[in-house]
Amino acid sequence: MTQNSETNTKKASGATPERQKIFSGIKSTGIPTLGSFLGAISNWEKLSAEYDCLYCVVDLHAITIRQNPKELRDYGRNMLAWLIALGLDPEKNILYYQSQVPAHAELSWILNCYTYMGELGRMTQFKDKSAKNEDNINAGLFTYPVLMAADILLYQANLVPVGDDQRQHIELCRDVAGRFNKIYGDVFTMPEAYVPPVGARIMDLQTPSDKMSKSDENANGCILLSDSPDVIIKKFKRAVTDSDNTVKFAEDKPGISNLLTIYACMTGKKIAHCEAEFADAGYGAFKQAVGEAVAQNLAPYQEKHARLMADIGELDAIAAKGAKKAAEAAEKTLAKVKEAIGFVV
Ligand code: AQP
Repeated sequence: MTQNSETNTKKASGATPERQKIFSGIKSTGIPTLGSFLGAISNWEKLSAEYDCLYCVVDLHAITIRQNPKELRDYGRNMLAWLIALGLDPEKNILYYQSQVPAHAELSWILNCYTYMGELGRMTQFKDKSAKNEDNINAGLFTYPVLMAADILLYQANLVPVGDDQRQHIELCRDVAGRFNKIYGDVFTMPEAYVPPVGARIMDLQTPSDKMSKSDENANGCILLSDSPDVIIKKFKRAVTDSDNTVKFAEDKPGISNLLTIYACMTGKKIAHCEAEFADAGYGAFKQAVGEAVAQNLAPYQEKHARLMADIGELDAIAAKGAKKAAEAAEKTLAKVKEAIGFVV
């Protein structure tokens, strides 16, 4: 992690330094996976003590793929409950739904006018999602990264903790912010990506060349945070590996390397330590151990999630309170942007 902006946010010498800001989001397109937990949410929780954090269920991003209305609402509430269950205290972090803060869509439109078609056409996620949704390559899918830039820049975020797949979008956000600032002066804080050293790209258990995704077609490739211990262990037992039966992290062993990464994240051990632990074990015993570690780790979060989902009224109230606080912060940036552009304010 680079911390170049630490000095930017310090007030004049002698004054207490301002806390830096974090923004990150997650789509309400399904039940979160072990991938989004290890690549993003677990770091959100770790960073939330040191920073002022906004974590958002990005439901506007979710509709770039066609969603069933009832499911979208359920997934949204479920996602909010997961964020809280996984350790994000709503008293210490601003948690909300993107669609409840109109400034996201408003700034997104403005930033569309400062983003080039060529830049958006180069985005890997756009190419991947277009290939998977040939019958619905909509304009929102194309401008998805602009909305993401608006999410981040609205809150003058210094740091954006994301999985590896989002690096390219953060780079684009920085390019757009830099372009805007060059024209109008220092309107936006330049954000940086925080991508964890281990767990930034958890791969599909059946196709280890692909990222684990919640909208995965093959359910066996993906560990959902709601999966029961039996299902988790079964999925790990079926995980695709290779034929040489050596538990070693290597480029030509994507399946085993992925399982080692997951085991290391779950146990807090170094990869080398995990390799040594299973040096004399076969793949069967190793896969069983990874499955058990994941199931054990997730159990307390699953219990907390079930308790939170039993009170939808309380969840909606948490989101409404979060949206109010987020909107106040967002409006300040939006006013600055409108003034800079020359709108009558
Ligand atoms: N497999 C993964 N490994 C590491 N990090 C991951 N993230 C997602 N999958 C992995 C990170 O989780 C955060 C939230 O992601 P998202 O749900 O908003 O979008 P996504 O990356 O498109 O996730 P999915 O599961 O693949 O969703 P669908 O299937 O709906 O497209 C991000 O920081 C992401 O990097």
